[in-house]
Amino acid sequence: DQYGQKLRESKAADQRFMQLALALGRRGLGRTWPNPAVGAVVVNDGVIVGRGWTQPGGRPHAEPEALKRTGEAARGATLYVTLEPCSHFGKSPPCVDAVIASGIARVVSAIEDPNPEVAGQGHAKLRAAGITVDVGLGAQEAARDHAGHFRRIRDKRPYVILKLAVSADEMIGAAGHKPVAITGEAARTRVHLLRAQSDAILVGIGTVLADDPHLTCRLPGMEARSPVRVVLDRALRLPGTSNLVQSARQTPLWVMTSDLAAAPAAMKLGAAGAQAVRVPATAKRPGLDLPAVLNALSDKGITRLMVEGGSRVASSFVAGGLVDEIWLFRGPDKVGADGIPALDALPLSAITGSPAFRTRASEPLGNDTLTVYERV
Ligand code: AOF
Ligand code: ZN
Repeated sequence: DQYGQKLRESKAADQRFMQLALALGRRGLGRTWPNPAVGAVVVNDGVIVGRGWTQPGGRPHAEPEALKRTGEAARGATLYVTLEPCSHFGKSPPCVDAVIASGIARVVSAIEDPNPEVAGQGHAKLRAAGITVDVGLGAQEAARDHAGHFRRIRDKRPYVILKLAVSADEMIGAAGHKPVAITGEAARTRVHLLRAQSDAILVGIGTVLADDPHLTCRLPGMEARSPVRVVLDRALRLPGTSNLVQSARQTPLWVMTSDLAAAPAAMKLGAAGAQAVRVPATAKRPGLDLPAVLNALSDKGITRLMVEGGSRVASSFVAGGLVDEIWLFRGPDKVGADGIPALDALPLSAITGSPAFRTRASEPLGNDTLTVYERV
């Protein structure tokens, strides 16, 4: 009947506007830390009258950005937002106050904010002001987009994305770190996009000494979206002449080191524009205590961390149960039995055959394939 038809149409419209809000929010991924990347859309009588997303550095929040553009058209309108509007006085006044003052009649919110300062009070305050609040549309996608914020708030560590590029024989490099092409151009572009959407990117000192990487996003026009570079370097062996240190004034470089590392080496890094961050060393292992590293990064505001190697670091993260998501790129060629195995002493099946991970998606990329795994 006519009524049912209208209802279906409005449900489809809600879905469409929430998808748009989600897409807008994703624009901020990698740039809004320590805050989540939220998107907001204002719709009046079926017409989009305002759009906004969390700005770089996390402020302004998405809702005031959208409402600022909406003006008077917010009266009686619907606000679609990908996270519960905040209700606390933080670095800015509560977004719910701005929403209430604007005259918005209905709020469609994807998911509750687990931040204890908000945690349902945002929705409650809107309802108390007479606004209709519908929660849960797009919740699954929003939970994925805000996974970094949720991990940081709930577990005091970042959401960890491990990137692996392996040959047909499951190696990540050739013997003696000889340069070898494992994956092609399309995969490389994806990796750089993933870098842009990460707050920070982490490697071990072994990788730096072997490859002297830049770890920046080098997609045309996206250079400014490079993440913070993080190096695990217990004994501060990072050379001042490395590409990382040389570019530390353009793109932040944090060196995670032991609380026992020499002070002069740390000061030298500081003078070059980098930052030494001290965390406890472990007695047993040669490396740093990874949970302590993650905790320190979370304290500094990092919500989405990409781990890029090498094999020892990857293996330690997997063995420690610290990986939330894996981007596994598989190339078509073999490297040979003397290559560097992807996960050091662990077989790759520690991921691909593990009940701890399920396949989220798989797609061909040129001659390679990308499979994304996520924690069950
Ligand atoms: C929103 N919209 O766009 C974002 C929100 O320190 P503040 O004042 O910037 O507040 C940070 C908290 O606000 C953050 O931890 C998260 O709970 C929420 N982020 N909320 O309504 C936004 N980015
Ligand atoms: Zn807010």
